[in-house]
Amino acid sequence: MSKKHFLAFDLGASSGRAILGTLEKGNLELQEIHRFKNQMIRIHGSYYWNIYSLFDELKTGLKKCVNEYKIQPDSIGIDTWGVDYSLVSASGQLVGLPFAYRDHRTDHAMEEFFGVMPKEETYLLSGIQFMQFNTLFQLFASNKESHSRLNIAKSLLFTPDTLNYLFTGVKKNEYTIASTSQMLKPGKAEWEEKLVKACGISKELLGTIVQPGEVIGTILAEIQEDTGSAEIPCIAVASHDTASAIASVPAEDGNWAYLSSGTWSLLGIESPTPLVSEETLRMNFTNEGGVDGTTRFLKNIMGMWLIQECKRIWDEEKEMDWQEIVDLTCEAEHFKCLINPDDPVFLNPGNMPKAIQEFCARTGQVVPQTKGEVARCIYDSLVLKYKYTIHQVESVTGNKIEKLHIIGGGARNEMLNQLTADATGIPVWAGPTEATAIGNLMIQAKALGEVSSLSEIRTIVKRSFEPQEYVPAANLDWEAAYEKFLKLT
Ligand code: LFR
Repeated sequence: MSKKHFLAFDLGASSGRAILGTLEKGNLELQEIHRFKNQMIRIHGSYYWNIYSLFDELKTGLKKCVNEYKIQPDSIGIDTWGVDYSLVSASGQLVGLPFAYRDHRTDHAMEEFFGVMPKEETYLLSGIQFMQFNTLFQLFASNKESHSRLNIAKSLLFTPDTLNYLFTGVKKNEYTIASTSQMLKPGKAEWEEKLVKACGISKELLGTIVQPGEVIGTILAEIQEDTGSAEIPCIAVASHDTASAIASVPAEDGNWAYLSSGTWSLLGIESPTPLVSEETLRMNFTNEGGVDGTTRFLKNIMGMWLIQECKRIWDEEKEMDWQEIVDLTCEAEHFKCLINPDDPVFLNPGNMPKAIQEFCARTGQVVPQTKGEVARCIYDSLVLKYKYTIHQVESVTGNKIEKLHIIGGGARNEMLNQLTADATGIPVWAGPTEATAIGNLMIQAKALGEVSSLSEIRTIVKRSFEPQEYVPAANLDWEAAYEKFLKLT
């Protein structure tokens, strides 16, 4: 195995990164080349992503890699959050800024959609959990506008597909990201025509689906000129960030679950086949497409968004760092009040601390007053939701979860890792924190023939980034808190 360099562009809802991965003798090393902020922009009441500025930041990342770090990567790969898309006109231009999934135009879209196709049928056809922002409902809502931009669109590209297109000029839909749309058949790289028709768009908008590890194309001559880079391939990685993260879980055999912890907490298992039944519909579990034919059977939990949004409001008064928030949390008493993290009021309330206080008042609980009390309420509630979700996974599969791998930025929070172990009673293995970028890099390595399988990827990840174990401690009455929590969900 020779020494190879891969450049991963990993975009989340709050930040983006260019990470250089060097793979040598079965060991992967990371260097962060470029980091930038990402945020929705509000224009006339709607929320969008500034795709052009994101593209520019990626080019800056590539330029820095070549000029400052003096490395010509062997390939690049791009992953982003799910569901959002851009439209491309017949002349090849993007049709406006893409909407951000927290935009309110889909607030009632699901219920209206069920008038066209019933909920149960939609689930059985797709195997995807219901979230109002799934591409299916976004398109349904857009199609109803009187001057919809869909009228002038010729192709639909998900966010990573769009950036791949801007880099290469090639339009492809990658499988893992396309699966977040709720328009694919469960476990298959095939558009479900009944769903496409029900949301009202033309099938012609949707393109060929490529698998993670396929080459999209080479980067355009103008980008080579602007960045100084060579004519390198752009790889379709597992371009949904969660799929990349799960590909890099440092797991061995046995019954393990993962918690990909970032803006969202994605908790579930890797399954060889989709698990679609009345029970999984009732529990609203998803079956998103994974690497090498696997299925990501998981559930979205509101995650760090809750605390990130509190911090954003608190920072207006005085900038805080994360350690300060953890310290204040540790001073506050446990279980005084709890929320259901996935109540729709928390999706995009504008003022999160206020939304949490209102939830507690509405449910007849103590209303948290201090920042520490609000944060304590969030963290306790989150780990109880993890416990709840693990029980659901166990009930569907009939297997006990023996290990929980926490990966992603949230795995840096040692207090939360320990709380998760305590509340669930399951040993937690934390890390790697850069799971998404690592998964992205390792699929590039696979595309270039440096590794051959998902299990080889995981062995390399485990060797390169040893996870840290948290043993459950029986220090608090989690069962009583869980009973209280269940009444809120
Ligand atoms: C995580 C994530 C989730 C997806 C949500 C919205 O970053 O990709 O998997 O459900 O964002 O796209």
